[in-house]
Amino acid sequence: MSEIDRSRDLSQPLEKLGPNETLKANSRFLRGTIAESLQDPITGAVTDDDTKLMKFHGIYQQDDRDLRDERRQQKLEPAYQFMVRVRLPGGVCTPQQWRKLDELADRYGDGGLRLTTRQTFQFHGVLKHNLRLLIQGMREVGLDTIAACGDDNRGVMCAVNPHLSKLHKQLHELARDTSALLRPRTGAYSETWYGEPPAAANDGEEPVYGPTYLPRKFKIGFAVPPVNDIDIFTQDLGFIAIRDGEELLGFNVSVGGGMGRQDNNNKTYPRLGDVIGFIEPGRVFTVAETVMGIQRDFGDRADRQHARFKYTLDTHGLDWFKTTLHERLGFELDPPRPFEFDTQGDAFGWQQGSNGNWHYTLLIQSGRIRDSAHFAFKTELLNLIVEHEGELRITPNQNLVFANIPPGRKTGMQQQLEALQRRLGGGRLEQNAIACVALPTCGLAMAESERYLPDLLGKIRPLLEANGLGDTDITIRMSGCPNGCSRPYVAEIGFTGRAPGKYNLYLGADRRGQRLNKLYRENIGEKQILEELAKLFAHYAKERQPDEAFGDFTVRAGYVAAVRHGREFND
Ligand code: SRM
Ligand code: SF4
Repeated sequence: MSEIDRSRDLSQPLEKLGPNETLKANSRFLRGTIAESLQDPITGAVTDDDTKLMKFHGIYQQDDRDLRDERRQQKLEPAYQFMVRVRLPGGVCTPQQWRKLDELADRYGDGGLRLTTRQTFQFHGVLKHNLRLLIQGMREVGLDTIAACGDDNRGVMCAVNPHLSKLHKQLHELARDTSALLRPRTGAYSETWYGEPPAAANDGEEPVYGPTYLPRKFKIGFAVPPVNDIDIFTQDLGFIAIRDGEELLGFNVSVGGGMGRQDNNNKTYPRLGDVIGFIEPGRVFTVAETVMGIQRDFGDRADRQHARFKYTLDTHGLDWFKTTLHERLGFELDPPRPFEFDTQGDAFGWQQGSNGNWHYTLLIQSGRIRDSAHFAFKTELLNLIVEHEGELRITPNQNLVFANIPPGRKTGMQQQLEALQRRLGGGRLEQNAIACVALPTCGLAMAESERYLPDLLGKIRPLLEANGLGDTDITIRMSGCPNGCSRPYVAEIGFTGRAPGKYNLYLGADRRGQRLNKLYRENIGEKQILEELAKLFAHYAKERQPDEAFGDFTVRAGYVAAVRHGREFND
C-alpha cells in the first residue's frame, strides 16, 4: 500500500467540525456501543450514535413507514427493522452465494432481495436480533457488508460487458481489489458480527482512513466505452477503460461526480465528473488511494451537505486538485485519450462473449425479487440459478445477467429464462427505467418511487404509442427524494419526490450520461405529469430530427437549457 501524506486541511480546526466527526473520532474505530445496543431487549432499535456507526458496517436502521401511524396510535415504538447491504464489487456473485443469500432473506429478512443501482443486494426488514446471524451466514460464502454504507469507499462498480469476456475479468478483478484495498481495516466488524475477541482499539488500526474516516461517502467505478451503464460521471472517481479490442491500454480518470442535492438549497447540486488525464492499468490503486486521500484531508468536515468530493473540487478548483494530486503521486497523469459513450442502458436478452460463452440479461423491474401469491418469482429464479454453471452479474440498472453460460448449456436454459422474462413482463419503457426503493423502508423518501413507477409507466405508454413512439428508447428515472439514488439527474426524464404524489420533473439529459438534465416543472402531480409529457411527445414526434434522442430534442427545442456544469443546474 503506498504511503499517503495525511496532513489535514488546517483551514478546518477541530472545534468547528460537525457532530458526526466527533462521533467517528470517539467511536474507537466504529465500535461505539453497537455490541450493547444489539443486546438491549427493551427496544428493536439501537442508539442514535450506533445507528450512524452501523452504516459503516453496511447496516441501516429503518422502520416500516406504512405502519407508523397505526403503531403511534397503539402507543408502540416504530416497527424498527434494518436494511443490510452486501459488499459485492462489480456486482458479480456465484450461484452458490446467491443460493445462500436467498435462504438468508427467507430466514432473517422480509423474504425478498433487492438489487441496487450500485450492483449489489439489499436485505430489508431484518430484526435486530437477527443481524448477527445474517452476517455470519454471508460469511459462509465469502461475503460481508463492511463499507457498503458510511463515510468510506462504497461499493465499487464495474461495467457488465457481456461481449468482452477477457476485459470484464480484468476489470472485475480491479474493482474487487480496489474495494479490498480501500476497505476499512478496523477490527470492529469481525468483533461485532463474528464474535471475535475484542482487541483494544489502537491508533494504527486504520492506516488509510485514520480515526475520522472520510467526510462523506466516496464512490468509485470502472466503465468500458461505448457503454456507460455505470454512469461513470456520477462517480466521485471514475476509471474509463481505453482499449484496443480486449487489450486494456489504461484508463482516463474522471473526478468529482455525484447526484445528491437538496430542494431549496442552491449550495447543493448534481455534478458530472471531469476527465483529468490518462493512466496505465498498474497505477489504478495508487491513484484511487491518493484521490480518496485528498478528499479525506480536504473535504468539508464542518457541513455534511457540502462534504462530498464534488464540492471539495469546486471549492478549491480543479487546477488546485490536479497540482495536489500530482504532488502526492510524484508523477503527472498523461493527457486523456479519446473515448465515446453511446448508451447508459443494459443489453437485454442473449449476448455472446468473446470466449464463446453466452449471457442472458433478465429485466427485473426495480431489482425487486420476491415471491407473491400469484407468482413465485424468487423461487423460480433460484431454481434457474441453481442449474446455472456460470456467474451472475447485477447490472447498474438493477437487472440480472446470467453470465458465462457454456454454449452446450444455452439450449437447456434458453426456454426457461425466456419464459421467466415473459412472466416478469416489461417492454422498452421498463428497460430504460429505474426507480429507487423509497417507501416504505427509506426514511428519507418524500414520495413513492419503486411502488409507483410501474403504474406511471403504464400511463405513459399510451402517450408514446399515440405518437408512434412506442419503440423509442427514453430513459426515465424516479427517486422518492432529491438524493437521487436512481441517478435521475442523468435521465432524459427524471422525477424526484417532493411530497406524497408530487414530483419535480427534469428534462434534457443525453442518454449517454454526459449531460445533466434540468428542472422543467416543480412539485406536480400525476395529472400534470401526463399532460406535460403528452405535449412533449407530440412535439418530439412531429419535429425530431433523424435519430435525435428525446433528451437532445428537449434541449434543442428550448424546453430546458443544456447543463454543462453542475453549478448551472440551479440557475
Ligand atoms: Fe442512495 C441514502 C438507497 C444508490 C445517493 N440511499 C440512501 C438510503 C440509505 C437512505 C438513508 O440514508 O436513510 C437509501 C436506503 C433505502 C432503502 O430502504 O433501501 C438509499 N441508494 C439506495 C439504493 C438501494 C437505491 C436503489 O433503489 O437501488 C442504492 C444502493 C446503492 C448501493 O448498492 O450501494 C443507492 N444513492 C445511490 C446513488 C446511485 C449511485 O451511487 O450510483 C446515489 C447518487 C450518487 C451519489 O452518491 O451522489 C445515492 N443515497 C444517496 C444520497 C445523497 C448523497 C449526497 O451526496 O447528498 C443519500 C442521502 C445521504 O447520503 O445523506 C442516500
Ligand atoms: Fe430514499 Fe431518496 Fe434514495 Fe429514494 S432517492 S432511496 S427516497 S434516499
